[in-house]
Formats: sequence, C-alpha cells, structure tokens
Amino acid sequence: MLKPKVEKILVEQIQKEGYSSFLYLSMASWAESKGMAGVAQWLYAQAEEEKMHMLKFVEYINERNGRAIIPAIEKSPENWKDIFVLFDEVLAHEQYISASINDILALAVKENDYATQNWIQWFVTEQVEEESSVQTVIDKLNLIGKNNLYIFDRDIMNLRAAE
Ligand code: OFO
Repeated sequence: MLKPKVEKILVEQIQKEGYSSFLYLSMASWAESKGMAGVAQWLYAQAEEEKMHMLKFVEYINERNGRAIIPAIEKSPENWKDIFVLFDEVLAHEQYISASINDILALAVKENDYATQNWIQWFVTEQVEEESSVQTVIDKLNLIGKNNLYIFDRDIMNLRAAE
C-alpha cells in the first residue's frame, strides 16, 4: 500500500513522463518537416521510450493499491531555432527528469517505502543512460558542425535512443 505522499509524487511523474513523450514527438515532427529523417527517427524512438516510462508509473501505482490518475498534458513547443538548440533542450529536459526521479527516491527513503526505493532504481540507472546518450548526440553535432548537417543526420540513424 502506497503512502499518500509517495502516491502523489508518483502520480505527478506520470504527467512528466507523458510530457516528455509529447515534447519529443513534437521535436520529431519538427525535424521531419525540416527533412532531417535521422534526427526525427531518433526523437520518435525517444518519444516511445517516454511513453513506456509513463506506463511503468501507471502500472506500479495501481499494483501498489494506489490510483494512477491520467493527467492532461500541457502543449509542447512546436518550433526550434536549429537542432543545436533542440538537443540542448533535450539534455536540459533529461536533467530536469533526473532531478525529479531523485526527489522520488529521496521521498521513498524518508517515508521508509523500501519497495518504491527498490523500484525507482531502474529509473535512476535509466536517467544516467539517457543523459549520456543525449550528450553523445550533442558531442557528435559539435564535432560535425553546422556545415555538415546532412552527414550528422545520416550518422544519428546509427545511434539508438536510450531505452
Ligand atoms: Fe527521458 O526519461 Fe523518462 O524517465
């Protein structure tokens, strides 16, 4: 049985994961409309991962006799100046998500909820991978540079979004 404070923070995370999914979907659609098929493919995969994360929270809350409320998702931005700005935003967003996962773990510790402490570890590890995978993309982008975006777009096709 989840304690009310833990249930509340987990329900809030459903919204954050859902927002992440829609944010990356919006970015994918923008990239596709700009002819960057590789970037779009990476972002569509990332959007799917986030949907899967959202579902994990829904399932866990209900499994622990809580009630997973499905939230409204606020509208994502729809335009970015360029893909440098876009990927910086992806990294900043993942850092924000990592902080909120840490908050969940800290609360689970405070509330002596050992099951949630154990369960949320998967996300702690996942966030390390996600931040690292976005950083890899940014590093490549900086190496290849503004004049070779076609090459970058082909190259990113070989990179998998974090799972
Ligand atoms: Fe990108 O992260 Fe979900 O958790």
